[in-house]
Amino acid sequence: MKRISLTQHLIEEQRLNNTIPAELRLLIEVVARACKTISHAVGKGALGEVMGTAETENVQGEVQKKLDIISNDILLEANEWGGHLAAMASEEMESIHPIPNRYPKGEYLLLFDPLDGSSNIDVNVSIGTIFSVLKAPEGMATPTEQDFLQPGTMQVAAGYAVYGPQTVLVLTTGNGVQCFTLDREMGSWVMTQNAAKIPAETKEFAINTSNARHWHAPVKRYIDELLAGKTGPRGKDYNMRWIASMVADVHRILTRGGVFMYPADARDPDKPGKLRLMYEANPMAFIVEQAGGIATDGKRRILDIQPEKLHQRVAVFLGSREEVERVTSYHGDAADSTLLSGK
Ligand code: AHM
Ligand code: MG
Repeated sequence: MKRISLTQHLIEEQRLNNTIPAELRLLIEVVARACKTISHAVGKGALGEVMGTAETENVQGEVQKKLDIISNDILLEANEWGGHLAAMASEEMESIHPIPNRYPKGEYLLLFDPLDGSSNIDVNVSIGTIFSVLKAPEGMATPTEQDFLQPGTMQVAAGYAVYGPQTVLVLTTGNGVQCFTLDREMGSWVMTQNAAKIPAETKEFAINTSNARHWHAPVKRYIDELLAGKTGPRGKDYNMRWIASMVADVHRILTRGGVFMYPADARDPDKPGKLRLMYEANPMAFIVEQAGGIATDGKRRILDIQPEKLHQRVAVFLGSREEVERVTSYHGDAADSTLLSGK
């Protein structure tokens, strides 16, 4: 089998489609290199002093794990000096991180969730890194949070790395979805799938059912119908999977189809769902759409949402077209649709 490296793919993609100028290629390669370093730290486990909590809280009020902070630092340090970025933003940092004055600045903005699925670190279950790349607005002098508040349609690249039995980097630059497996001996990313496609139909769903009592009517209705199986309105039996790492759940869906949901619920009207729009939902929605799936917040296409703040949360329904369309249509039918729109 001819091995195509990440670098070769990026160069050929630029030659063919003119979508990856040199600076963006550098950015993607630097992020990929940082993911390699994170993968190495993850793999050390208890031998590497990377487990457990750091006894600090992030801006979302969540207790940070040591690996959250280590991964954040790895991404910051790797991306500061190359001259390809104007600023970064992360789940683990309250405000944006402009490139320090001692380094040249580029025209891109990078957002990331450095270590997604943190609750799985200590139990040796798959976790990942999610990233999204935007272009800085024309004429931007000193970057501000406002410069990041662009809808997901403006992303020029997005991806994730999943740290599981294999480490896999999944990437889109708007021309399909490519997967690269980390060759651990060689230290290189090798393309193992070109043009990943999510089947339109599925018999598998992912949702944290322990929240069922808080769900709004459309989600209850949709899940009840799935659970009713062959003799219910859907006429088939469904299977359920919930890894509690969005990266790993999305990777399964990219591989064999499925629908992933983290809805808004009745607990806290100021918290529309758990996941964050700018560095979780947007990059995943870009990837899912590029693989033929869809992604909504129950009412709207996720990529069309105009962000209002950096750490904004959003309800997420993504994956196989047929299922996401159905659960989204149920929201349209709901009497009180405002509950589900993320407002
Ligand atoms: P994190 O970024 O702090 O790790 O939180 C996001 C994670 C997602 O990866 C996952 O889908 C979800 O939280 C799991 O939530 P729950 O704790 O309800 O299972
Ligand atoms: Mg996360």
